Amino acid sequence: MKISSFQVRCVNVPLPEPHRTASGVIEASPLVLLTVVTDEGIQGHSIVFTYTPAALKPTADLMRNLEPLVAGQVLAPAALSEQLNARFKLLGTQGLVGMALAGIDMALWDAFARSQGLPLYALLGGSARPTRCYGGIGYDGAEGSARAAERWAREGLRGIKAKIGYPTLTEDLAVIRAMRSAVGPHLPIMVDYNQSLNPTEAQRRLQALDAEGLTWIEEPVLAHDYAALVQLAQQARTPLQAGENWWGPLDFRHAFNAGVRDHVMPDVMKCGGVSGWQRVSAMAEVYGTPVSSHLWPEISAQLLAVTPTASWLEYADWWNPILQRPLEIREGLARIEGVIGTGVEFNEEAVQKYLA
Ligand code: SMN
Ligand code: MG
Repeated sequence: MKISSFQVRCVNVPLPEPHRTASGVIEASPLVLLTVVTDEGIQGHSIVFTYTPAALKPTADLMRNLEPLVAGQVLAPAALSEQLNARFKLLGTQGLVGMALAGIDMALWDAFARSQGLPLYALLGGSARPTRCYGGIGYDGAEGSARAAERWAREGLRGIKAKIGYPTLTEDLAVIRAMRSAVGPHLPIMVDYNQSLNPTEAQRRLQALDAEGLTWIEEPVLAHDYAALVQLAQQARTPLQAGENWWGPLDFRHAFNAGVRDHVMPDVMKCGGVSGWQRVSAMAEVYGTPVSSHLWPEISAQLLAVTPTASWLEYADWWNPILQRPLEIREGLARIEGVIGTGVEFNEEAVQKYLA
């Protein structure tokens, strides 16, 4: 089976309400939707999230420009991933290049799985192992965060994660305690600083948060300040989490070499798609480091099922409007039985409605 063509479309999916973080607000989801078509009519789909509309068209155009590099070739995702990464060694595969390459990788693996009539986890030799899910909460203050926490708990999610990094530590603690009182003493709570603290302030705040019984504290400092992250992890009792902003397996190598061990959370787009995730998963296994996902719930559920140290799936329903079959969650677990490919298939009516 050979690759024939790409269908590349841009949509802007509105969020029920803006998702605030300490490092910026996500008002809507600018997405590049890729469909790879093969000469036997099989299609593979993927989503690239560009964070800002300013990156939407450049990423889509870049993806279109890459079509000639794979059109006419046999549908062999692993081989094509190696070929494309080698092709961009001089330019580098971070940023928009990495995003476009990951989008192609995810769509090729989806097409390959669909060509075999299999879910991605089965194609990779795994079983339909469910992953526990937590719900994401924005930088919404004590009251807003507690309300969102209650909603996720009511929906049966097994954990909640709030964005913090308020102007004062007092406010951070108020948000954590408001959520704790809203969901009771047992539900796991994570917090996410979205890189907003300098190492000195991070040390001060992490020391104060240590008594809150948090499951992890995410990206307290700049994502690539591996040394600070490792030093903070050695001082804090609460495990630290990072990885959503690490580009490809190479950044994860830098992190593990620096001494990161508590948790990692590859973003399936930034880490290099399915091919990148497999490499990160193998590294994490040999270090015994738990792996959790960042956004992309459908494909991440498939990948976590074949990730030996799988820990948590981050659930966000942001892109459900443009999906045929959003991820199914039962009793707080991601259920992937009966899903084909990566589980990503577009609701064409909605795509037309949200075309950017
Ligand atoms: C996050 C960052 C950017 C967009 C969405 C979510 C956040 C997370 O860091 O971990 O979910
Ligand atoms: Mg995060």
